[in-house]
Amino acid sequence: MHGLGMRGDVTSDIRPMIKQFYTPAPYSRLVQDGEVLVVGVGGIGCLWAVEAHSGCPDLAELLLIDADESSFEGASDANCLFLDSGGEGRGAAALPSMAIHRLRDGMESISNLLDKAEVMILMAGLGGGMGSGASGELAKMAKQCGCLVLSVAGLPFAEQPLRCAIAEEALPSLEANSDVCIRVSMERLAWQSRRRKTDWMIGSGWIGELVEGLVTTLASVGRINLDLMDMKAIINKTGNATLIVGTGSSENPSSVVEMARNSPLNDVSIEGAKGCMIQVEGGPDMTLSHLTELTDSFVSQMDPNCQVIMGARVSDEMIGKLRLVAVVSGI
Ligand SMILES: Nc1nc2c(ncn2[C@@H]2O[C@H](COP(=O)(O)OP(=O)(O)OP(=O)(O)O)[C@@H](O)[C@H]2O)c(=O)[nH]1
Ligand SMILES: [Mg+2]
Repeated sequence: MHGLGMRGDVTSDIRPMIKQFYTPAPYSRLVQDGEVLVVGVGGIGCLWAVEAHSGCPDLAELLLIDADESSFEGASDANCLFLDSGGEGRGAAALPSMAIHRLRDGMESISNLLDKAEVMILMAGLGGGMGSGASGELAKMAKQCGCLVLSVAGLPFAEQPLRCAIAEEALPSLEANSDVCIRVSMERLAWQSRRRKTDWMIGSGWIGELVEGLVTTLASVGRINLDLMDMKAIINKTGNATLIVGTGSSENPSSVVEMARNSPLNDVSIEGAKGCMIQVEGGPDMTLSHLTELTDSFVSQMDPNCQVIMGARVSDEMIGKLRLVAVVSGI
């Protein structure tokens, strides 16, 4: 039996869950402005962030950082930090060190956003200048402001050796300054998106779902600090941590778990994990047995004493569907 721990056993955990279940919460008023900050750095990072933020515009603030103005096109509700000292507007020319300096110079104009933020979800494709240089530096600044930093790092295609080398050099700083950093192989993303008939450049749908799930998890309890403490307790377990997302039909909950396990965002095995925070989303047709089947099956490979915190959310647009989003730690 897996201890659905931290808040007691299975039965005591189900009670708050049911309550949440039937209370349609006006989420936008529960999360305070700017507590969750979704950030894109560099061309690919900005594409991912805009896509991710479009799923939860009322729950998170959006910040885009690039030296290429075209990254801000079409994102009307974004805070944009344009780092173009040379006036060319064409990026940081694959020079990470230049990007770091420009970010430091532009820091003042985003410091109020960082001060307000409790959680930063940071996205960057590594291998170019801006994403590789500025993402680690930004994560560091956010941590200094007391922010919990969750980052998504896109790794270049194998046939781009120079870009791979730049990415490899940039990754340690981003990892060291993030509470959780997940690496996403762009190759896997591209491969998966062909199957999903989506565009890898905008994260092929995976990244948007993950971020939307995380943000709604944080918003669903309504008191973000409480949830943040839970999240910090889970994340601070020794070992690796990762973020996982899976979606599917409510007729087949096990397929959702299957998909979550095979998510291209999931680069480590979650076997034997010690901590897990799960958010399940479904439509008004979602039942308690859906939830139990999904979560039992998901935690079945984890450590028998794994601490599990779960939450559920119902929304009309999820009718007939189920989505599982999880932070897994102690791997
Ligand atoms: N195959 C392919 N890969 C791409 C493409 N665009 C971006 N990438 C990959 O994504 C990584 C990051 O790209 P960007 O986000 O555009 O880079 P950036 O941070 O804006 O870098 P600079 O423009 O140099 O400042 C690259 O290293 C490539 O591996 C593309 O059109 N085709
Ligand atoms: Mg660029």
